[in-house]
Amino acid sequence: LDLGNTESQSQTLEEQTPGFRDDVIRGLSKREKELHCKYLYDEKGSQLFDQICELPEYYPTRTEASIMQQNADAIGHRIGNDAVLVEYGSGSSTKTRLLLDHLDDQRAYLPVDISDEHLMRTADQLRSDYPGLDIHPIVADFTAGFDLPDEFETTPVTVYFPGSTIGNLRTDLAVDLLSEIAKQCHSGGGLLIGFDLDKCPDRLVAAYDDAAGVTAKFNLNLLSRINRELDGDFDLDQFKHVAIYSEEHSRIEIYIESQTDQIVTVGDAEFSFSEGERILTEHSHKYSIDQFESMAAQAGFAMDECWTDDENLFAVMHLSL
Ligand code: AVI
Repeated sequence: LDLGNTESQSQTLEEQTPGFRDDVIRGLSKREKELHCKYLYDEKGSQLFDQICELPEYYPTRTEASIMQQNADAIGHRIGNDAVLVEYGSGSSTKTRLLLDHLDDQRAYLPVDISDEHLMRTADQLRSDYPGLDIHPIVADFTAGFDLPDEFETTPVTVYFPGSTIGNLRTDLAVDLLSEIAKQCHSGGGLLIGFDLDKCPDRLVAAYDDAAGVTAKFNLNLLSRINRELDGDFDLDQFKHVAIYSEEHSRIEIYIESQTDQIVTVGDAEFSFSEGERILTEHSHKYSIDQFESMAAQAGFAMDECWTDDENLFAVMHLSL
């Protein structure tokens, strides 16, 4: 797959993932407009997400990294030496390096990501930094299910799912995904997963509506992507980024809000927006350790050990079947 972002490459993208057009048309036709958060991660979106991870307000990335660093030996011990490592949503594999540095380097590492270019660049970088590691990048939307290469069918698998990406799924879909992960772990191994802990709403909202406006750019980039790839005419100045915390669902909700009454076209389709009308683009669920443990139990997983930070901002959990 070539997921580049020049005009001609975008056409290739559209031919290869016609789901994008259908999903956008369907999502914008709903009474409560929505766009799937996986579409935030084109090449530009992935770069902006990397910038989000460096923001002072966005604590999850650095907190998870420090939990991994401080507990690397214990985590390495839990994973053991025989399992291949399959990483869901690997992105730049930054946290993986903390793991790889504490594991023997003769194993296989299978990074799975939807953003092809980003994935291949990261894989090349890892190949030169970890010459003993057998690296098999897999371009896939892990929320839609995917098969591991045949050669790994009978090997114990540890799925590494960092970054609290599980929080971007609705709770019932999170259980479904954990059940799929459980199938991949059938030959032994386990799951090492990072998730964001519920906390004071002010801290949460600041993390998703940063002062430098990077999260706003990340969110609005989805409209640029629609303009470029699906022949849309969104005027980005007429929309704004909104992040709110829902107490009821213990989650951050991210929207793109129309600043005026307007009509937007995407290809042949027309969509009308009233002032203040929102498009939902992302949920980011926050859990307690107990809540997460019982959600994972529904997928057949039992918690082995859980690590957190001094402020109880974030948790990293190891589970097995
Ligand atoms: C990828 N995911 C875990 C991020 C989150 O925190 O929910 C996505 C994100 N959206 C805005 N900022 C970060």
